[in-house]
Amino acid sequence: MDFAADFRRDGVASPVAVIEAVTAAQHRAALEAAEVEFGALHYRNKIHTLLPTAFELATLPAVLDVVEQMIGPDVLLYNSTYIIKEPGTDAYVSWHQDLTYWGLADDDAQVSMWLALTAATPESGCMQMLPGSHLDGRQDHETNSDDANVLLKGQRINEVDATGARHYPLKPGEASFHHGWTVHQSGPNTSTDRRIGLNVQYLAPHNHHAGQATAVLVRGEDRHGHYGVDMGATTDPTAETIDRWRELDRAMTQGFQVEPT
Ligand SMILES: O=C(O)CCC(=O)C(=O)O
Repeated sequence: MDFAADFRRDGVASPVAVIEAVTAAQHRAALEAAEVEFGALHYRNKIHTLLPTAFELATLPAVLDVVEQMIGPDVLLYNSTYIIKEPGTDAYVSWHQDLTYWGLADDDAQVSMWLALTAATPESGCMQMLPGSHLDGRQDHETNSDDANVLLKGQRINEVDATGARHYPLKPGEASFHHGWTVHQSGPNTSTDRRIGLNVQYLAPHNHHAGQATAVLVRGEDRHGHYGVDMGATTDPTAETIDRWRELDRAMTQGFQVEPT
C-alpha cells in the first residue's frame, strides 16, 4: 500500500495495521491500570511522557515507517492523548480541522495518527472525514461551550458540505493517519464497550511552532532546534516524571490559545 500517496491525495490513509489485536488488548489493560492510579486520562496531553505504554505505541517502527513516508526522515513526537468515549454516552467531536489553533509554520510537515485499542466503528463513534478537504486549507471555525463536545473550545466548522464524507472504522490494532487540514468529526459511542484511541501528532523538526513548544526526537536528526526537549517514558512513572507531565499537560492546554502565524 502506498500510504503516502493516499495521504497526499485524500489527506487520510486508513486503515494501517500496526499491532495485533491481542497486543492492543494488552495496551488497553496497561492504560486501564494507569487510570486506576492517576484517575481519568481522557484527553490529557503528552501522555507519552508519563506512560511507557503510550511512548511504546507512539514510537512503533510500523508507525514511524508510515510517518516517515509522509513528513520525511526526521520526526518529532509533539503530543499524544488518549481519546476515550465511554459506552452509551453523548460525547462527540464536531466538524473541525486540527491545525486551526496549532500555530505551525509548515502545514504539510505534520501528521496525526489515531491508533485503535478497541473497535472504532460508526456505532462506537469512529472518525468521519472528508477526503481531499486538506487541499482547501483553513476553513472558518466558531467556538461554543458544549460539554458533550470533546474539543477544548468546542470549535466547529458550521458550513460543512458533508457530501463525500466517509467513516473510517478501525479494528483494535489498526491506525489512521490524517493531515491537519482534513475536515473530520465523530459521533457518540452507542456501543457497549469503551472506544479508546491513542491520538499522536508528529512534526518535521523544521516546522517551527508559534508558541513555546517541546517535543521528543523519535527518528532521524533535528538540525533546527526549534523545540525544547521532552523525555519519552521508558520506565514506570516517578514523582519527578509525574510532576513534569502535569506541568506539560497544563502548558499544552493553556497554549491552545496560540493563533496560527
Ligand atoms: O477521537 C475522536 O473521535 C476524534 C479525534 C480527532 O479529532 C483527531 O484525532 O484529530
